[in-house]
Amino acid sequence: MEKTLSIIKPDAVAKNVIGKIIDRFESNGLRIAAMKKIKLTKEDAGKFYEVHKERPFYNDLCEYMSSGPVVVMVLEGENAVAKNRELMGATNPKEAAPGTIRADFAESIEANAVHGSDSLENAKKEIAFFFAEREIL
Ligand code: IDP
Ligand code: MG
Repeated sequence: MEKTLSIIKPDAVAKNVIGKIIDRFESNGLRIAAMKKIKLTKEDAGKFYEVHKERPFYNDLCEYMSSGPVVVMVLEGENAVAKNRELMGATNPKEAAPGTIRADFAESIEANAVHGSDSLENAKKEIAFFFAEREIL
């Protein structure tokens, strides 16, 4: 059993499709082990996306991620990291496979509906960024 971090980003929360996105996870063998709705500060977003700080889109990404509420979740299941990435689809919704979350709900390469950890190691760090042990059930 693996755990991974998922974020429903501000564009998808604003579109009122939280439930539709969560259904994709639950219908595909992932279980919600922790969940909360929060609004990140720009500083929070900056820390979370620190790995991207040299990228040209970093400042815009931090503005966008702090522009409205997000839903942060720990997903648990077999191969949860890879399974979540598969359900999400490619970063750019124009390249995302049909039926993936990003193909169906994302607005643009930036406002792309969901975040998912890209490795087990990063999943551990990202989960610890948002949740205390006692919140993960
Ligand atoms: P990922 O979310 O598919 O793992 P990353 O390359 O880790 O993609 O990028 C993190 C986030 O930064 C993306 O989900 C997206 O919101 C944003 N992003 C990535 N590439 C671009 C870009 O070329 N322009 C604007 N935003 C981008
Ligand atoms: Mg990434």
